[in-house]
Amino acid sequence: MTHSAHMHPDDIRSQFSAAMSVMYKKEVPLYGVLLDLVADVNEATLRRRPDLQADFERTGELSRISLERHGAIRVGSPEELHTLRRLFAIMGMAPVGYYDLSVAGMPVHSTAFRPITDASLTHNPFRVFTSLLRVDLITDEALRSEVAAILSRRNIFTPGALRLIERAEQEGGLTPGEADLFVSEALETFRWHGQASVNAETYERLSATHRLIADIVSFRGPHINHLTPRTLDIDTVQKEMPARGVSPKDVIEGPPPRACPILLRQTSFKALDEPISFPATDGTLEKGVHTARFGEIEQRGVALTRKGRALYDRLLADVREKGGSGSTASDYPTRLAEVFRDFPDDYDDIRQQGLGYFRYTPTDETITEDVTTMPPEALVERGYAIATPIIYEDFLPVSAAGIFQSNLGGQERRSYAANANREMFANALGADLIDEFDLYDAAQARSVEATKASLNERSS
Ligand code: OOG
Ligand code: NI
Repeated sequence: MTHSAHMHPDDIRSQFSAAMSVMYKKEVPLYGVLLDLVADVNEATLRRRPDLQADFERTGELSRISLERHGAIRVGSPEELHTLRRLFAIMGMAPVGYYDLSVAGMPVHSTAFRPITDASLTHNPFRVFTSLLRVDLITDEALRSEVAAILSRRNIFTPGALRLIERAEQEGGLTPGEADLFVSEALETFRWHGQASVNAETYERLSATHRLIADIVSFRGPHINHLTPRTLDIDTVQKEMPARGVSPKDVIEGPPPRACPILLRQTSFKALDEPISFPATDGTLEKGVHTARFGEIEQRGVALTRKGRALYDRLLADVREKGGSGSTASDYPTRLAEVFRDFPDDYDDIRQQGLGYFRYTPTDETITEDVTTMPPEALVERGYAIATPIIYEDFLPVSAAGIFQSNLGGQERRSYAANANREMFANALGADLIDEFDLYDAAQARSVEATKASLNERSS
């Protein structure tokens, strides 16, 4: 079989992301309500802001806005994570970044499976925030081995999915027919199961240790727990949610509202109480309730350099220290806005101070000089190039912790000593985690090179 007979991983990802969205809309109808609201607000925002529309058209961003979403899942064992990596690879998704959630009292660590090239991100940026249970953080030894035993008995992938993963690895891809089958088999892993695989007593015990542990361990698979569309105006969506029957969490995570959005702002609606059943020893089913699945929206802004991110982290820590109790207090938005006055809110300042990443494109300006050694800032100054913000494609650990907490009922705050274990995660994955800053550095550098090449060609 020739390589061209294979479906492009970007197209398999698009198909999978669309299928996942259809499935989740059926499973959690409020997600559909949120999608409609976000589409309405995005349309109104673009009508109100022709400048934004023009920017998006120039960068190719416009076509992906309505497609854009991320999801999240939580798995229990290293083997599950390992197979997930192989499954996501077929859709052109690689593990980027390491997020230690133990600092926020969650016994998990995470990565984001996502496309990494400019072209693939423009095609469809679908990403999955994927968490792995830290069995090592369960202190009760008996419970720890019970959890391991339960997890070892389940297989979260269908035989068909496993067969197609192997086929894709051997053949270097899947034909369109195989890809169709792969998408429907892969979807099964993320489907909701209303019947727990453990009995009610075990579920209660797991839940009493940590509600997240009960969610990860008690079911046949790692149900997708939310899908998140991207909005161009998160404050408006947050305000309009109640009118559409959706009740949002109290505050928006991330930076305050700004003229020049940075990184990522997120908010969610609370997890639903969903009826489930437990197998009883006499073969009957016992009724129960599980809260895990929710909806989330996000607004994305410019990706920050290491220097910009250090400033962001310092300011956020200041806000949280001043208020004592994180992002739930009612004066939080005011404090946040005040402290973030120290973060420049102008793209030229952000760029000139090396706080953010930008993509350079050539203008039509007449040019008679060689620009090979010219710094990018000089290209902009002389009108040879325009710099457009590179959008942040990743996640924020403090925001993620806020989303986790809000959806575990708010009271789930255990304290674990901060003990990131990136190596343990990478070993389970069977691959290195890609550093997000390397990706943004490379994207920016590539755009500078391409701009210079095109300018030099015109000047000679
Ligand atoms: C993941 C929560 C984090 C985000 O967008 O930061 C998250 C989870 O609840 O499994 O989705
Ligand atoms: Ni999320």
